[in-house]
Amino acid sequence: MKRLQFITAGESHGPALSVIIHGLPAGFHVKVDDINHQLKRRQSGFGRGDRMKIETDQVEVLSGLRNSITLGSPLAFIIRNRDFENWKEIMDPLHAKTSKKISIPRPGHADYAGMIKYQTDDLRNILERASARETAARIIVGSVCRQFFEDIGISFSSIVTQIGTVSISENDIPPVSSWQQADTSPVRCPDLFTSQRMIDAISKAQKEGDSLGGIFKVAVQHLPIGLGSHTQWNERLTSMISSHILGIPAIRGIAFGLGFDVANLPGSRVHDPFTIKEGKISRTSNNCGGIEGGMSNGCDLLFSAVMKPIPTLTKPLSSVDLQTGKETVAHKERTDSCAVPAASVVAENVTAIPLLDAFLLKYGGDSWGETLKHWKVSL
Ligand code: EPS
Repeated sequence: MKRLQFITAGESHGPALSVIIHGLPAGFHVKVDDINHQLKRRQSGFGRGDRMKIETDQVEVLSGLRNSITLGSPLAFIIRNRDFENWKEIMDPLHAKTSKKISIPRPGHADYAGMIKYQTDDLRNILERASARETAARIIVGSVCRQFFEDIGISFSSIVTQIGTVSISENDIPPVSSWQQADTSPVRCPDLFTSQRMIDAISKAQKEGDSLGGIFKVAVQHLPIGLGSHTQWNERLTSMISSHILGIPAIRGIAFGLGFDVANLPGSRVHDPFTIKEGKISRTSNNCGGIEGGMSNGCDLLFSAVMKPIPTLTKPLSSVDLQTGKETVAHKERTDSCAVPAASVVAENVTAIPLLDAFLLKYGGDSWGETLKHWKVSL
């Protein structure tokens, strides 16, 4: 992040989530309804826990806008946690009851390393901030950044391609232009038959006290050529995007274009040949996923990411009580059994953050009008 800055705050069961975004150009109309729409998409998906029945995430704007138009000053937003009412006694920032401690870490969660690192005997002090609820605040940032792009015809979409061992076959994946139809599937998979098998797999895991991970794909269409740069490692678009995607809890990997399959093929079948189509330079394939040398190359940006199963299990794994030093089973509490559909919505939105950062670095401008003038000259 070079020009844009943001920071989120908020515990999962605290009073609110909040975020401050700085570096956006002035003069852009932010649609709060669109932010709320993205927040709603994040809350949906088969496999979510009962928390989603309590919350209806809605953003409140505190600063940075006047009559919905950006001022060039920092934007500040909050989302109130409705569930705080039920957690006041335990989570009140000033007067909380802290006598009831949780001391049995869940394998795979931030619990154990967090307790050691922050020297606490109560893993609630770790899990509250490690919770994926924080991604609601990042949806706000992503959704605002995405609106700048949608204003100029650049579109974002995502689909879920695998949950547990159930995956959509490559042949059944529709063209990117129709990925938005995935929103009609409870698991965000564009194939009806595979969707149902994914739902069945999640139901089975739920019944068995287990959880499932999976894989999703994100696409961005109509990006200009030259976002990112080969000249510095942290200006490569691959590196800029990856840090945002790997920053989503439980995401273990990201792969652009053909991904790990590039290892199986010779260069002649990996790289995307140039050709002339309707008088313009074009490609016969897009195996690189729209990025070469760390720069957008005019093809669709395409990547996949893998999410591990959620570590809170209703049939818990073995653990050790750090209070007594005795072997027992891990802490359990209300949780999702599969959050891959939600993670795909988060990824789709946060991808807009490094892209807008790269766009503003390339085209500059203190006002959106000025940025657009520079962009249009380059077309
Ligand atoms: C989440 C809110 C959480 C969980 C989930 C994501 O709510 P609660 O902990 O009150 O049930 O549903 O968090 C996790 C999966 C996790 O590991 O913490 C949300 O808003 O996304």
